[in-house]
Amino acid sequence: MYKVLNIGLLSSLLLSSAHAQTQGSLSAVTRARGPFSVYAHFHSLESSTSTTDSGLLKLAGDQQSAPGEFPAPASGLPDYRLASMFPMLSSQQLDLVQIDGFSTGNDLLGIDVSGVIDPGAQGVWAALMFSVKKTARGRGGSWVRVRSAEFGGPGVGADIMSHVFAGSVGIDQQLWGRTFVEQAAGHIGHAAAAEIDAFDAFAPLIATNVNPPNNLIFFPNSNFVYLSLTNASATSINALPLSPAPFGDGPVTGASILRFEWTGGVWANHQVYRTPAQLGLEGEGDEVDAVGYDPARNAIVFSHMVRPGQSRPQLEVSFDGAPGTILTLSHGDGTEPLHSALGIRFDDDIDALCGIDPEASTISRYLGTPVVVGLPQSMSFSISRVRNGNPWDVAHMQVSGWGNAARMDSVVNFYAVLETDLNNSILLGSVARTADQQSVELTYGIPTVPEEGENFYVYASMIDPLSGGMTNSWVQKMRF
Ligand SMILES: [Ca+2]
Ligand SMILES: [Ca+2]
Ligand SMILES: [Ca+2]
Repeated sequence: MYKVLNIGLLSSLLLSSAHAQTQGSLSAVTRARGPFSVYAHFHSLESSTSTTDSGLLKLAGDQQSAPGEFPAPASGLPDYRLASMFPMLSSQQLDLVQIDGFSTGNDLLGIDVSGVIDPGAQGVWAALMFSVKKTARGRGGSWVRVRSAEFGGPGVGADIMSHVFAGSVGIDQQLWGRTFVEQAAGHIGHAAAAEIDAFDAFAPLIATNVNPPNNLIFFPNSNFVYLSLTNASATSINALPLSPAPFGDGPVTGASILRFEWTGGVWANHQVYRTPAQLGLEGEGDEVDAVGYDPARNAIVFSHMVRPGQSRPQLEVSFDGAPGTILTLSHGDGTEPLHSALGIRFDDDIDALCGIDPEASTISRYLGTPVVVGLPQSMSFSISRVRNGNPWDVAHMQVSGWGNAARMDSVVNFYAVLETDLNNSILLGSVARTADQQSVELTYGIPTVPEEGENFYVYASMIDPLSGGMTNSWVQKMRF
């Protein structure tokens, strides 16, 4: 039974603060950010085997400085620090770990039994977030090409892009089939020359999901990690005199996928979850460089590292229970290669991925879903709830780009309105925005312990200060 959430609670929300990003002149990427631009995430950088390859935490919102090491979790929750994930290694041996693919196993992509991403038939919406290697050139007219060219050479490796699949249900159809540069290197706090080589959008939320009795954030899979190592890392770890073998029977290779289970407050049951042979890869030479796991289909989604003589599609899926059965991940009618929709060339290398579908968990309390509710709107509004349980969570809201509106000095107003009471909106805050500002953000405190089950919309409206008229708006749906 739903308990009615009254406006009194909404109006008691606290802690509003706002700021605008000023990062020089508008670049092309400003126009290309999408509904996931504000997300926090786990990622790792390409590094040498003499440097600790700790996972990094990109916080919600645009970052002005480099991300720090992924921190300790809230009490009892999965710990994504290297020393916790690899308890069989000494602190010195941990330097041999070079993560090349990483997933918490919540990559809901609406995949059918043929390996086709078909969210319409599954009744869900689905998006893929991904990064490419810095050497990628992109197809003509693609954002990969634009971003690569902006630096006059390799400079796209630390960008996180997204693609919302056509046919998605429950999301604004204006997003169908579009690819965005959600978070360019500079938004994450990295130099353009950096290389993000592993990525997961959900680890920060899982590691901070306090008050689980309230089921505030529900993940279909919160007690596993799926990961791959570089070839050099796997070779080094195999050479260690470890007994018992660290990942069950047999050696680990760069083309293996490992799975660890969080049980009793420690990572255990370390195993090789897919061997190279099960992925159709060679144990020597091939390398799995991006990993996801779709719990709805019990399927591993993976990419291999491009190398001479290996001509495989960049995105493939391996179903559980059918070892050795590997299908090309595709979309649409199943004949169009996925890489063309993503704007990458056949020889461009995807080196990190994460599937996104908050709505599949039925309660989207932590990430908004862009929906159409009758207002004119464009496509550059992103919202994410950040847990801190202290006692307020914080909703991060970000408007970027200008949609259909001309750039102008303006004010962006942020509102919340209950689905059951659309005539009463609450002003959350106003942020001034000049014509040359890339984005504006508003943070807003909301109760950590929720009232039950009320949908609400958050919308941002751009106001012309001279006429007072609304020139553009953006809408997302969330839930208390
Ligand atoms: Ca990359
Ligand atoms: Ca990688
Ligand atoms: Ca790849």
